[in-house]
Amino acid sequence: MRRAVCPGSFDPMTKGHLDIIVRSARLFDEVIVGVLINASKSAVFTVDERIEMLREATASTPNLRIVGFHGLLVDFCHEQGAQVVVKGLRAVSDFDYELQMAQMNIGLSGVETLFMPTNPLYSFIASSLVKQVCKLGGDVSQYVPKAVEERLVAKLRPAQ
Ligand code: COD
Repeated sequence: MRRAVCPGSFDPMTKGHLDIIVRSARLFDEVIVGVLINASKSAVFTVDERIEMLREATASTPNLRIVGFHGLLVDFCHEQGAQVVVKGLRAVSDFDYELQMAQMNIGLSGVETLFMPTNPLYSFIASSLVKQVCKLGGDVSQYVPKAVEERLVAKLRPAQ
């Protein structure tokens, strides 16, 4: 079985993430969405909340599993029996760091990375920007799935 991992913080997931996950699921028998459990990074959403939003937004894609992980991505890939990591590339600015990580990951354990070009509709979307816009009262409905928008507004604009 060909399995791939789509890893990320997903704090929160955006339509850009969703596009990469769904397109990956068309290419592999099974896709595991790996949600980074990172205690040192101050996340807006808990891991359980991030997993719940991913589950809701991907409910119509059957060959997906959403799993939290900590430690090295390559170890997670081995635990899950995945040979490949899929990453979205938004722009040249993503490339340097993504290439470094891909080369480190293949050096560490032979896990390959495939880069998927972002859908141009979503190439400027980043979780951090979406949080900033939402917090300052902007409409983020074009950038995140419905399941995320409602929770973002509740979290970042609790008075409304
Ligand atoms: N369109 C398309 N793809 C996108 C978009 C968008 N608008 N936004 C993000 N993406 C893709 C990118 O491929 C990105 O890598 C991925 O989604 C996840 O994005 P984020 O922002 O949710 O997650 P990051 O960048 O914080 O996650 C980084 C990892 C979890 C992949 C990384 O930190 C990691 O592998 N950590 C494990 C520790 C480890 O193994 N370290 C050694 C690495 S060599």
